Amino acid sequence: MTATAASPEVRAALRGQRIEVPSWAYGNSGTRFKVFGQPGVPRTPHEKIADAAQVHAYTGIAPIVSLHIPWDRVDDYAELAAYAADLGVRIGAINANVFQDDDYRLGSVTNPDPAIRRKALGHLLECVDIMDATGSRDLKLWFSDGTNYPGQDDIRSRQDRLAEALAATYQRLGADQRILLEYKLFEPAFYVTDVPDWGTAYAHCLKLGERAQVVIDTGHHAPGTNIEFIVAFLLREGRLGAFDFNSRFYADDDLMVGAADPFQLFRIMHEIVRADALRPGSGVNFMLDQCHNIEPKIPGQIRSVLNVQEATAKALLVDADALAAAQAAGDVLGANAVLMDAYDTDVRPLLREIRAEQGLDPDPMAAYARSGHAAKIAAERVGGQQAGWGA
Ligand code: LRH
Ligand code: MN
Repeated sequence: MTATAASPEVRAALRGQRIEVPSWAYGNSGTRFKVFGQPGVPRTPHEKIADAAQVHAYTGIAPIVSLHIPWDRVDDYAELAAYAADLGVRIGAINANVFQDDDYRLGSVTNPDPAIRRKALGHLLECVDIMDATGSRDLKLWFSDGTNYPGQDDIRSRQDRLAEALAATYQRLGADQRILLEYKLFEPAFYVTDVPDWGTAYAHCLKLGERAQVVIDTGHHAPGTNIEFIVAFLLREGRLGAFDFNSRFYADDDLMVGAADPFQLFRIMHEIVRADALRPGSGVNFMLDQCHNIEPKIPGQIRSVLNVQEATAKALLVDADALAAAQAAGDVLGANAVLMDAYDTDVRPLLREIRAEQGLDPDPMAAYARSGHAAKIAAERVGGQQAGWGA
């Protein structure tokens, strides 16, 4: 199968793909060992959004930017949303941050101290106010909450406290707003994490209501976890709200999606296509959540968007009828071969064609490199405080 023989439906699906990029990917990031600065890194939320707009300008499929509060705190969020619109992008999910305040050492919404729990809930509700101003639909909640030693706190009581804060936040949502609850196996907590896996997130979402959905961050699982099973299961339940795409070799490495395991990304996108969940109205938000610790950030984001696009194109080229027939016939090798045929298809000629049809440069990485934008922002953005994970 040559990709360029792709059907009009496949081409339309690829033109309609939408990926949301994270504002924090354009700021400095690193590990506990070192956060390396880079020339031209944005200093303000406006500059982060301007960088995200570059990624959309060259890929054509990334017109949405997630914000993280307080990293992207401004006085006027409506003005920030208007600024984004002028650049051809819009503000997407609002990420709460209850993992960097000294008060949250023993937890935020699960903290034994009710005053600290109230403070954390206050921040979650403030983020809904911000969503009202930016026109965002999604409140994304990741809790670093957990414990480091057995006995440190009562596992069940912490779940009670978490459920209470989630219910109060859900109560505050507007009619078309959602909670996206993210889970993570460990880090920064190293014994119990209060939302450690998809089952815990799913159970809390069921208790909350229809507008509570699960986020699958592809870096948040134990090694060897079959993530596409979780995708298929949550799609079947109508509870897959979003992805935080990235890749990893070991832990929550937050590397470029598809860089460490492009076959896994393909298998995930195969479940998405099989469930007809790629279209923007499906309710699944395809977000990146990455850190470009050593590589240039805008090209890193462009490459990441292209990696998702390529995995998606391969998934769209799966011969669904042949696959279903082989599966029904119990033809193990035949069924596997149908999937591998799509995965082994070079989809880059097809994507170059589609970009050219959309008036985009067929090679976004080369086009951005030729643009001189990297040198321009390095020259302009001198002085001030480069953005990072600090408040
Ligand atoms: C936690 C996480 C979460 C974000 C943060 C930037 O590891 O994946 O989604 O808040 O990274
Ligand atoms: Mn994440």
